[in-house]
Amino acid sequence: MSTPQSTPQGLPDIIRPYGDTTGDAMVQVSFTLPIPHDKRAEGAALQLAAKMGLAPALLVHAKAMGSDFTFFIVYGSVSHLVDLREVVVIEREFPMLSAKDVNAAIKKRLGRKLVVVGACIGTDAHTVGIDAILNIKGFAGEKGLEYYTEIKVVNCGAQVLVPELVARARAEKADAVLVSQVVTQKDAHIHNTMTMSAAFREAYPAGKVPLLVIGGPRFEQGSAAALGVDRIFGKGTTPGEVASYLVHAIGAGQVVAPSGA
Ligand code: B12
Repeated sequence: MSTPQSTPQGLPDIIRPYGDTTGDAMVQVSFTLPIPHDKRAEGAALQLAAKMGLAPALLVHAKAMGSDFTFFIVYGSVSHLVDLREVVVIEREFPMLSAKDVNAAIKKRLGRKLVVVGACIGTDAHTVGIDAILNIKGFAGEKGLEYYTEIKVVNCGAQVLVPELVARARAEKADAVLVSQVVTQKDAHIHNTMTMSAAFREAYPAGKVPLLVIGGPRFEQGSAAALGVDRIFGKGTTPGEVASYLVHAIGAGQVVAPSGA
């Protein structure tokens, strides 16, 4: 749920960044330009900083990245103000449950194990994120979904093609499909997710599509509907959050008895 925030007591409504002294509006940015490191490159970096609204701007670091690129760090003052009253926070729409409560809820509501099929799709080989959610050893002190007695986990691994994922989900009668996308070059995560969700909608009858859950560090919050998925999880997600969400989705009638279609 998105809600405009009222400023907590004791905080001002308007703030500026802090660098050396309170309210000096100093920020530090880093970027790479596709030119060799020389005086012209440093001037180009400062020109970019000025166009970004940093004035005055100091070039604090410039380093050649091979022969054709230069990496910069610029420190400067911005004129923009932050209005805390306009900050919108997307809040978790479900309560956090213990593993015991998750298992009990699945048993009561489904009367069988919840089947989860997970994969890293496309050419993406970054499996650490999806493994953190699925593998029994888990993440951040929480056990992964394999630990839950009422969840059957099928981890298909990395570089899974979408048709293979759809076939596996159908064969396993998946209730939920958990997909990871870490590489974002050329918006690969967006394209792969949309291809995946379209393939599931095509392969299953309306209303029988498994719950589609996507995760990765660089998805835009609030873009689930546009991507054709039910839920997005971002940086720092823990397995307990995902398990709690799955129970919430069952409760909301989003998990339907798989048709085997
Ligand atoms: C480890 C790593 C690798 C390892 C991956 C090993 C493996 N088995 O996973 C190796 C060395 C193979 C690798 C290769 C490459 N990598 Co790499 N890699 C990383 C690194 C350092 C860490 C990623 C990681 O493990 N994070 C830890 C996990 C726990 O975090 P996470 O993935 O965000 O997952 C959490 C959440 O996002 C969420 N989540 C993630 N998925 C899912 C799914 C679901 C369903 C849910 C609910 C939640 C969820 O939950 C997780 C736990 O909180 C990152 C840089 C970084 N510091 O992030 C670069 C990075 C991701 N790699 C990058 C690149 C470019 C590559 C290569 C293309 C490099 C190259 N030129 O060869 C190749 C690509 C290989 C391929 N085909 O995919 C770039 C991506 C840039 C971009 N914009 O896309 C990064 C950001 C580094 C960088 N700054 O340049 N990489």
